[in-house]
Amino acid sequence: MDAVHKSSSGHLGLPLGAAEIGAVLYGHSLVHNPDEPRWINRDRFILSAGHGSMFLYTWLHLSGYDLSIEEVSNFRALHSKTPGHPEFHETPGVEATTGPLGQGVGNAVGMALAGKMAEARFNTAEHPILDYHVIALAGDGCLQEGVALESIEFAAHQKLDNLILIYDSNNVTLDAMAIKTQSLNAAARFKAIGWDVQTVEQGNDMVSILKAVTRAKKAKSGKPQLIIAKTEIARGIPEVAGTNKGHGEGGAKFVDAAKKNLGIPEGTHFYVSDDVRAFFAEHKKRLIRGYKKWNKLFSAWSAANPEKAALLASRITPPSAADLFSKIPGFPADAKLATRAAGRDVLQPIAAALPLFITGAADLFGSTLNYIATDKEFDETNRAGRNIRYGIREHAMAAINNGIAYDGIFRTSCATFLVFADYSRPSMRLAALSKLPVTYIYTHDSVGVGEDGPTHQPIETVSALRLIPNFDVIRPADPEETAGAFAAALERVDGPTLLALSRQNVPLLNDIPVETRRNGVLKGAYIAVKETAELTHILLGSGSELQHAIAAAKTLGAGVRVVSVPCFERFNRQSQDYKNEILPPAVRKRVAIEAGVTPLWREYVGLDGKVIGIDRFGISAPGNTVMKELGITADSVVAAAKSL
Ligand SMILES: Cc1ncc(C[n+]2csc(CCOP(=O)(O)OP(=O)(O)O)c2C)c(N)n1
Ligand SMILES: [Mg+2]
Repeated sequence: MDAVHKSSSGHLGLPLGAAEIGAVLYGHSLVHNPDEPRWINRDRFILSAGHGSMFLYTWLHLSGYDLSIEEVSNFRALHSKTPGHPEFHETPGVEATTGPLGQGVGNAVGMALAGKMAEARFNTAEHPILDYHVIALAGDGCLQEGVALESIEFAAHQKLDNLILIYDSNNVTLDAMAIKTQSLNAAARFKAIGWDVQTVEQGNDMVSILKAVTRAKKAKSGKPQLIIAKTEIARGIPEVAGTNKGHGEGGAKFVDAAKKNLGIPEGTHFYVSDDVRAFFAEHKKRLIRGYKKWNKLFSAWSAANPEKAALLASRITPPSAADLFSKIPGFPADAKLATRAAGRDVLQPIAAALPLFITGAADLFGSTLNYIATDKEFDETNRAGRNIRYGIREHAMAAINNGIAYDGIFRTSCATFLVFADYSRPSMRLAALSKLPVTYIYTHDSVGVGEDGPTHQPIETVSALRLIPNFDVIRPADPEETAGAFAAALERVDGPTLLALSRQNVPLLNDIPVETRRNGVLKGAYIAVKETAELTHILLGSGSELQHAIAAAKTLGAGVRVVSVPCFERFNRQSQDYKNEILPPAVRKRVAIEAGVTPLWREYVGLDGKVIGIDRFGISAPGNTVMKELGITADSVVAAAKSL
């Protein structure tokens, strides 16, 4: 209450309404170590209802995380460790960035999945080192979101019984009472989907909550566990409690009276009683004893299973691109294949080199071709399988991948058609914000898709994804650049990478040495064809259109350079010297070609240059025909260059 009052913003409804749930979790149920927030066998708690961030900060502070009362009192202030919504990396003990409702449910499912996978790989009968639970707290809003529904279905289908979802059921959302927008029977819904459901009628009764959580933790029913806790929002502030007025900071003006009613000494702020401090200090000691005991188990496990221990430790060091390149065979010079097919071939040696690399698809493995051929599928009977079938749930797939990445053990990737990146995008944005190294293998990356027509032909998708900060988009031009793209994605540790791969065949660009193509991708842009006379023109291109720039250069003559630009973001991170070397500022006659919207290319062609692209929706016809009809040809590049 004090923090929300002081910052004149934020939400005190959930922190008050769910206070007893927090007390049970952080005072009793969660197995964790506040001094070691990333302990691998900790229970993970995710506040999916991120607007209630003060709930999380309060309990993290009280339970002894490195989050001082000063930080708590600086809620939402510049550079505080208590941002408006929980942000991964910013606050010890915050497991996931939440706030966009529903995402945390998907993240929790991803962590639970990662838990099952990790148990299968690392536990032994003698030394079961991993047995953690994932517990998420979600409100009406989270559960109204599609991403949550997709995720809870997936969790039930995969029988993730290490997952506990606590539903803060308070009949209130933001604008109004929840009855205005929902009339479902949550218990029946979850049961029908395949969850175990308990209902706690008095969500402020700690004993009942504790019983429910304990029972959920013990359940080995093969079903994820839902606890519906009936709560009263903003409990303790009678003026707003139980109504949507209690949702935001509206109750803050009644805080003094409310604190008095609760027996908090008058005139104090951020008051914590000695009893409470003493309780949590004792509890932390208990937790640390448990942690030390586990460490002994872990040491014994490490000694008995050095290979498993090395594998687990390997999660910390990302692979180097050079090392991966040494394991990816070159493609035959006369091969003609789509970059998605090249992706299939590149993925296999990568999967062999990185046993913690996993992948999945939203019912399109047959098209995206990212199936690990030597491995099996992840399901209830084979928790070690590395191929995950997400079903037609692109949003959940991306949110679940974030959860796997937050968890930190596996290097995760997932796939669908590029045009459906729009269905994954909210989670992709959070992956970028939270610096998660997720790899998206999204194929069918242009009008080259052909016959499926404009609904399936990405136009603005590649550029739209490039706009997300800290989000790398790589559009490789040929199979060797595809090898570079995968290595680039996997060597990256501080953010996601999307690989935009073609449906249609592309020629191998054999005139460019293999190393140049592979390493060029790591730089984001590189000289694909060097001029042999004084430089007059620069032609730029990405993906399946680079071949047209190369063909045009042959027609245009010796002073023409071709620059391959597979990744804007990587190129933009290079030194100014490197950028000037690739794109000498004095050379203003520039033409770029890409089968998509044109505006972003202005950054590289300047005001004097020209961009050949597609600023309209596509056409239903064979891919080659569409490309020609829309002017994506070498002739267009030649004409544009001559016009400069
Ligand atoms: C995707 C998304 N849409 C809208 C919002 C804005 N918003 C924040 S909280 C909230 C209402 C949530 O209701 P509920 O989950 O029941 O939380 P309660 O009001 O009970 O705390 C809304 C609409 C959001 N954070 N995320
Ligand atoms: Mg609610």
